[in-house]
Amino acid sequence: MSLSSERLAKTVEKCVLEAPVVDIHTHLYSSSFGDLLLRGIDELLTYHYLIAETLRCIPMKPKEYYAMGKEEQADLIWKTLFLERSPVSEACRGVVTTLQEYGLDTSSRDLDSYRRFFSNISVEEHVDLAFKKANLEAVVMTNDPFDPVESSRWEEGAERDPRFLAALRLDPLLNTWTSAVPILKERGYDVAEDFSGKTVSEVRRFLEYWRKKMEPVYLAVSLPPEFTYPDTSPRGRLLEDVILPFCKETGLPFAPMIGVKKLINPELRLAGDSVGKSCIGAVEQLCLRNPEVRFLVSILSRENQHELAVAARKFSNLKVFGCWWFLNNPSLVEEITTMRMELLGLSFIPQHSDARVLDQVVYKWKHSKEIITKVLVRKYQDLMATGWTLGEDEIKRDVNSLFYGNVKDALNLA
Ligand code: HDL
Ligand code: ZN
Repeated sequence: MSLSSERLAKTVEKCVLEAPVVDIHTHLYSSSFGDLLLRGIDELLTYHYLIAETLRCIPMKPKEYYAMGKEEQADLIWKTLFLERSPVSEACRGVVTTLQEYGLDTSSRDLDSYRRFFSNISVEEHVDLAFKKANLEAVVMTNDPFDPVESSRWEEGAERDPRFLAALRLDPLLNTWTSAVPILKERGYDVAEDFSGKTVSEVRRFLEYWRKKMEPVYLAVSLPPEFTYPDTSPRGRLLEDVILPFCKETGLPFAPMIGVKKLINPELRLAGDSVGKSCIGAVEQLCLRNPEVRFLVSILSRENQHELAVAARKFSNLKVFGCWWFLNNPSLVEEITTMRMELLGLSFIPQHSDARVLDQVVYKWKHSKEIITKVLVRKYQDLMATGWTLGEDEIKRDVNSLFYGNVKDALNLA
């Protein structure tokens, strides 16, 4: 039965709210990984986005900040960004949205009362609460086999919550080959920096080991704006001789996330990365020269978004995903999602949370769903103005493809 234009907005809102989400990129961990799973108000407040915003407002050097304890850091950020100023930035608003979604009194601004709430829930209850509030079916983690803490947790073989899927993250291998070589050798892989001997087959063996261990749903890497392909650098050789053939043979997608200028301000540590305009030609060549590999691509610069959407029109093995990091702000999510829908229809993955703290999924998905609803309503209104009729079941179908259908297809999930 066709919808009236008056009922359209409410129906889209309902379908979006009810749409379960598969979150294709996060930094969350299953609770079996112990303290690698960050959660609670002090972690929310000391998110690196808020560290950067705080240190713009007070005459404190990053070194001084990092020398403080976690609770002291959270107190400082709360005072600086939430009490002495209104928390209008997206990362600040997100904290308050999450508190509100958990049913806490945000008008009290009583940080200790929020701490008491979080201290009273077990990690299992906490994961269930956040997943319920964000209507999450599953999240994809970011798993770095070169990270000593994380790799030891995998070796311990802790039972993983099936809602936490793995992604094999390869930044050290592809971005710092010189320092990856000694780590690989120490772990028994017969590799050489100049790629002599059995290097290619040994790196392949390394990938296979972690594919069996993690059962990842894709391989990922974050890349600098100057990333080019094809390329004679170690990264280019590893892509050509190991990674891309591995993805082709295993059927695992490859997810280059491009445009990160690492540690522009090293003193800020995780908060010190920035953004640069990337070369879309590298993405086009990846897709053109590797037609049997499926690429999931997110690019960090706003200036690359239009050409990325156009490139996706040219290559069916290119799936665009997310409004990543510095793009995950309402004004840009709206601009980018509108443009993608106009160029790609519904064949893209509009968002991922990139959550580092469990509770962030609550606000990141609430905020994104609000924007995506707005864009969809406008697009359906344009459609209905032509006399096209729309039923609730069709809207539900479209919405579900955006929030989990396209992800499940891209990751070969049942
Ligand atoms: O490389 C990445 O996956 C980025 O998302 C970084 O982790 C970044 O620090 C971040 O958290 N962005 O939201
Ligand atoms: Zn990330």
